Amino acid sequence: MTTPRKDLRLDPSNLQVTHEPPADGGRLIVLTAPLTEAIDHAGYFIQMALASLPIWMEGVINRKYPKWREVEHNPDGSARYMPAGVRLVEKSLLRAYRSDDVVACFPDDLHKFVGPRTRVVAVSTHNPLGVTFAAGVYTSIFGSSKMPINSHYSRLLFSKIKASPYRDNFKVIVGGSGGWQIIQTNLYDELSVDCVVEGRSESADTLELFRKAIEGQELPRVVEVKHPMDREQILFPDTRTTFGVVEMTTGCGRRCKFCVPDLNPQIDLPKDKIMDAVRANVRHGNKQISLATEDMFIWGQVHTDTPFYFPNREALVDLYSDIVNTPGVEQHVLSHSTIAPAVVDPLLIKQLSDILLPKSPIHFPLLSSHPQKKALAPLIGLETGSVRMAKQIMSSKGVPFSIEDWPSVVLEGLRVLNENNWFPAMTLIVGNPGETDEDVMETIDLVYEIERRGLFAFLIPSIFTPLHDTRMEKMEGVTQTRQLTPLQWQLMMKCWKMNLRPGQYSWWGPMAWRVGAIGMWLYKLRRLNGPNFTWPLWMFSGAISEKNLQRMGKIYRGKPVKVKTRAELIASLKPKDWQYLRADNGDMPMGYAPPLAAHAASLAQM
Ligand code: B12
Ligand code: SF4
Repeated sequence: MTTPRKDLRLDPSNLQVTHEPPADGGRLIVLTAPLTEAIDHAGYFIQMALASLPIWMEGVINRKYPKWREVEHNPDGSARYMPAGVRLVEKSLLRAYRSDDVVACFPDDLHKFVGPRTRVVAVSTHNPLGVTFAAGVYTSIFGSSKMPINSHYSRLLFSKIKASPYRDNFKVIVGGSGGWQIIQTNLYDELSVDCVVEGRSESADTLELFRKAIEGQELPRVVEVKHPMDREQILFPDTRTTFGVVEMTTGCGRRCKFCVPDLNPQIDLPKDKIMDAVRANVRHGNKQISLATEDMFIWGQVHTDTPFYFPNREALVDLYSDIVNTPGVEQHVLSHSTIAPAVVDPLLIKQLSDILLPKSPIHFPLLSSHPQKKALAPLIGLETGSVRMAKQIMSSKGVPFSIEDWPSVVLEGLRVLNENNWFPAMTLIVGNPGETDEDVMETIDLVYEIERRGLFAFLIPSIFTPLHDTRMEKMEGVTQTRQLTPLQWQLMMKCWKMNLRPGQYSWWGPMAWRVGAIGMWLYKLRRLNGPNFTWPLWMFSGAISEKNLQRMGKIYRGKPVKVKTRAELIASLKPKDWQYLRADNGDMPMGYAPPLAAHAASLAQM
């Protein structure tokens, strides 16, 4: 064991050590997460911006949210809130360790808890190096691909841990959905990480790993731990989580080839436990809740007699009503969903809107028809408008509809969503392996069709990133922005241009992108991103009209997409699926006969 130097503390700015060791010798296990992943004010968008903007643009965030670094503490200095992942590691450990052995704290408070007694510092991280979809790409456009703001703060956290005078006494274990980034970049030594855990903290293997670390045994670089297969084995936070995140489902079921969360078993979690975690958040001072899921619409329909892609309307409405009506819940934000359920059951969308809009903190003044201009904005994957590409990478994305109808499902789903004041953020993947100009043109067609129909989604294009363990893990897409073709650039810039239509809600987008786009190009971006970037940027800036750019042969303006209506989409379903349709949505297929019980009930009402 090393003898700690005296008067030591980590000063956040220069990592100089300047303070006394903790009076109690520190906690046995200290849990933490990067500051940028732990803050829970200003809504989801601030964290997404922190993940996407390069560190040199931190001033944009500072100006908009001067207090974004201010966090709340419990009386003992521990964190009042932490990402749900940290809370579950804490909960998992408390099955085996005493509560005064384990603490969760913010990075700037590590010196209060890391002491001679500490044997494990465990870090939970979402995106430490910024190499996931949508995050890396924007920073790379601006020329500093390795350093999104979030990555800077993650590295700061690791530097603090590395500089600890007690570093030789404890092991550093990293987990969470971004742990793979450390494995893939092999930054163990630079970040001073002993072991990365892939999988959930509930696993008995995770506890075993902590036991070994506490005993001072050598740890393997990577440990894969099993995901619980049974909903009862999943733990829930009983303290406050960042943004009030409470898990609703794991897995998905649509089997997109590039997707990590889909590798987990499809589980919908028990309502009573979700509600307990919601109440625990409120008890600890949270006013907002968000149910974490890959697809909210599968909840209540997992392993039932009905396929999961026909949503369980009653169960969902019941769950969300109980959540937003829980005393103390003032705000509720949606996380992820898919779009086909909006086509399958538009009335479900309407009923959810009635329940959720009053508690939504999101406002779209120019788009929303809600009296207070409120809106809902789940994250939905659009990924590609090319049917050929969609068949290859996500053939079940639109079930029960055929992937051949993917553009129609997107447009029809978006229509239903927009009519009900849902304005989703939709991700697109640019540079999929094997993507041809024709594929990109089909996606551009779809984007123009969205515009032509007056529909709105906040479109987030990102460059294909092969993610660990997925079926596309070994594939290579575009690795540098210079490799993007003129059409791929155009797609990206068209999405951003549409997002920034005047008066819409993004505050940092206009500042970061539109103002001075050309000046920035002249100064720096032209060398960085290559000649293919030039005309798409002119299009984006609006300095030359799209019509003229097309006339000059510099851009492709998209051709109208022939789409199916909802009635046509429903008519395309296999007859065996008709039994799951809800007649109150209308558009029932020719020859449909209502199930006998429902028919009898409707006769009784006459
Ligand atoms: C809620 C959420 C958000 C929220 C809130 C995040 C927060 N800080 O709390 C918001 C909207 C802000 C967000 C933002 C982003 N997100 Co997000 N988000 C999610 C979501 C839906 C749930 C996360 C969650 O809390 N789950 C519940 C907890 C309990 O799960 P968990 O964190 O994985 O923890 C478990 C295990 O990982 C493990 N574990 C966790 N930590 C540790 C630590 C140790 C030591 C050990 C042993 C184990 C362990 O145990 C836990 C269970 O017991 C997930 C999808 C999903 N279903 O997980 C995406 C997801 C994590 N996000 C993702 C992405 C890409 C992002 C963004 C980069 C998007 C963007 N471009 O803006 C940003 C990054 C934000 C940042 N600060 O860097 C990806 C991550 C992909 C990856 N890393 O490979 C996911 C998987 C979505 C996806 N389908 O692609 N996100
Ligand atoms: S729909 Fe989304 S969560 Fe589901 S498999 Fe596809 S990408 Fe993954």
